[in-house]
Amino acid sequence: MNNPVQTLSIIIPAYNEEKTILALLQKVSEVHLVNNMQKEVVVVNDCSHDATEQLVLSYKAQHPELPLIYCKLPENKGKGAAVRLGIAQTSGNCIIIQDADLECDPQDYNALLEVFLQKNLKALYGSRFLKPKNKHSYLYFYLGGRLVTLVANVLYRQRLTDASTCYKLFEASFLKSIPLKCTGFEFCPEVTAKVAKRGIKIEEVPISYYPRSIEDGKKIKWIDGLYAIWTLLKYRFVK
Ligand SMILES: Nc1nc2c(ncn2[C@@H]2O[C@H](COP(=O)(O)OP(=O)(O)OP(=O)(O)O)[C@@H](O)[C@H]2O)c(=O)[nH]1
Ligand SMILES: [Mg+2]
Repeated sequence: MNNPVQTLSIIIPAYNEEKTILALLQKVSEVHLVNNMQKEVVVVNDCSHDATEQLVLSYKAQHPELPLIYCKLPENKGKGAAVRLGIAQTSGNCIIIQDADLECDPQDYNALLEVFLQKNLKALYGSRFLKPKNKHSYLYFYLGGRLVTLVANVLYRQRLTDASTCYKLFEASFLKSIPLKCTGFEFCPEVTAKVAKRGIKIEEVPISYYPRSIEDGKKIKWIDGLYAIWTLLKYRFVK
């Protein structure tokens, strides 16, 4: 591997994630990246009204060894707005999106990075469906995710198994060259549409998945699946 990538920027959009944010930051800090890559963590607090802010700031103060940029939106805007603010704060060579929960395992960063560096990719997704042992929480999320992926494949000539995955890894300069407009969960379909429109076939690697329940804090709703399909159609036919 002789790719010049040296720093992975990890963007964590967080909205009322007091239950999981500390455990997540600990897991992120424990990962040793391949190729001796450095980490840069960017937590974007989406105006949470729980203890997310205090927890992140105290973690940052207690762990100066982990480069951590903390920023906050002045009002609650949604995952997409948080990710976009996060992208603007990054200085790494590549960027991964990391939910502020424990559904995906930061140890999988390396599985993604190995393929990403070896193949010199612009975009690589972690697929929860390529690991048959993974469990899936709610049938309607499972079917909705499959449907969104099917629509993305048909409209954008992709061969994805998991378009809605949280783990999306990008070359930073490439991602920054894509103008994004999303504010909510339509980040995923918008970025997939716009990457595909640049003529890129998005590759995938298997990742682990530990779904959380709505009681545990899962916030996405079935309506977001419909909105995802509308977003895919919009960028294919309208814009
Ligand atoms: N619902 C919601 N989540 C937000 C908001 N801002 C940031 N987030 C974060 O977005 C992430 C995704 O939320 P989840 O409820 O786990 O949804 P998910 O099904 O894993 O969503 P995707 O991985 O985006 O498909 C979490 O880290 C949230 O904290 C917001 O305003 N509303
Ligand atoms: Mg999640």
